[in-house]
This record gives sequence, structure tokens and C-alpha cells, in this order.
Amino acid sequence: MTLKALIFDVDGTLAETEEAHRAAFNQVFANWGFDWSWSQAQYRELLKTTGGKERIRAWQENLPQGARRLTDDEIARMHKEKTAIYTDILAAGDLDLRPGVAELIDRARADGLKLAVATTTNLPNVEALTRCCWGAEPYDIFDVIAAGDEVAAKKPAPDVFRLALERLGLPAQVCVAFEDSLNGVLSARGAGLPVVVTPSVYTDDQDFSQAQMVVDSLSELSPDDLLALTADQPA
Ligand code: XBP
Ligand code: MG
Repeated sequence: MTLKALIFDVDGTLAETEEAHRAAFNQVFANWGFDWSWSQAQYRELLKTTGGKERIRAWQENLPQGARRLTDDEIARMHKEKTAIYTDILAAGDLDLRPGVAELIDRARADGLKLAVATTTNLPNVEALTRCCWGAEPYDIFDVIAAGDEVAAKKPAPDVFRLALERLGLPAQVCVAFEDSLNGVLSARGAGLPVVVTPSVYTDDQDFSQAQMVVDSLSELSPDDLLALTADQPA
């Protein structure tokens, strides 16, 4: 099958964003008067729950009996504030794309491939990232974006990759997904996509045996590697 599109996860794949997310969560907790502060070791575990609202809910489940807990409405409000803090951090900071990302996207565009995003994070965070890393708006870089709460079930469910495929108007066999986490690999594979994994700082201990390819960085990926990935797919 001929390669037609590349579909990218955002956090951990395009850039190492999770430290900025963690800082934003801890800041919003402090703003709300909680003494919760997620360490890097705790966050590594918490990241296994995808989605910020879902992550806060999962955290609350393990609090001692009688501890103050947020309602779903409060979590939604808190998460909105967390998004504002995160986008401010990116606007003020100098986050870089991971090695090879910019070059792969430039090459794909020049070769006439479509580019898409399939992410658990929400659209304002994708905007913050493309502004910070490319100095451009998301739709200047990507043809299609499937994000956050647009789907009922977040990764590892296949919904967000299926939504990206639907918006691309393409079957999975002519696309390649890029991920950094096991939940992302399960989601992409569930949608029928071949997956290339670049493990990130928070996912480097995960099992990627279901991925078609695992590389330290996308600069290691040759055009022939990409073509081989779709050639292997059943018609
Ligand atoms: C990563 C996530 C996100 C971020 C936080 O998603 O699980 O939840 O950690 O973002 P992906 P939100 O790698 O699929 O982009 O707080 O906006 O959910
Ligand atoms: Mg990710």
C-alpha cells in the first residue's frame, strides 16, 4: 500500500511536554489550597491514566478516607485553570521539538503526505505547542487534528486515531502512527495503524512489543523505513 499520511501523538512524541504538564497540575493544586504535589516518580504512574481530568480523578481514588475530594464539576473547572497555566508555561518557555520531528514533518509535506494529530490532550495545548515550537498555528502544520474530549473514550481506546482517520478520509493501511507510550500504541494498533515508537522520559520503561518499530529518535527513521511500514500492511 502507498503511504498517504502520518498521524502524530503530541505529548512525549512531538516534544517532552510532561514536565510542563506536571508543573501546571502542581500549580493549580496550590492555587486551590491543596497540599497535593506530584513528584516525578508519582507522575510516571499517574501518566498511565490518560487525560488530565481522568488523572486527577484517579489520584483522588487513592486519597485517605475523609480527605477533601473534588466533584466532577470542580475537576472540570480545575482542569480549565490547569490548561491556562500550561499554555502560559509554553508561551513563556523555550520548549523544543524532539530530534527529527521538524525534519520528518517537512519531508512528509514536501512528499505530498497528509499530516494529522491524534492526542489525549486538548486543542489549546496543541495550539500552545505549535506556537511555541514552530511559531505557527496548528492548522498551518497539520491537516487534521483529533484531540482530547472530542472522543468518548481516550487512549488506550482506538477512538482518537479512528477520528483522525475519518477526518483524513483514509484507511489505516496507508497511514503510520507515531507514539511514545504503551497506551498510545494500544490505541493506534486498535485502529489498525502501524506504529513507530520513540520512548520519552516518562515512558522509557514501558513494553513496546506491539509496535512495528522502536527508535530513540525520529532522526533515525529513513524514508525507506516509512515506506516499508505501509508495504507490510494487508490491502
Ligand atoms: C498525554 C496525556 C495528557 C497530558 C495532559 O496525551 O495523557 O493527559 O498529560 O493533558 P498524548 P490534559 O500523549 O496522547 O498527547 O491535561 O490536557 O489532558
Ligand atoms: Mg504521548
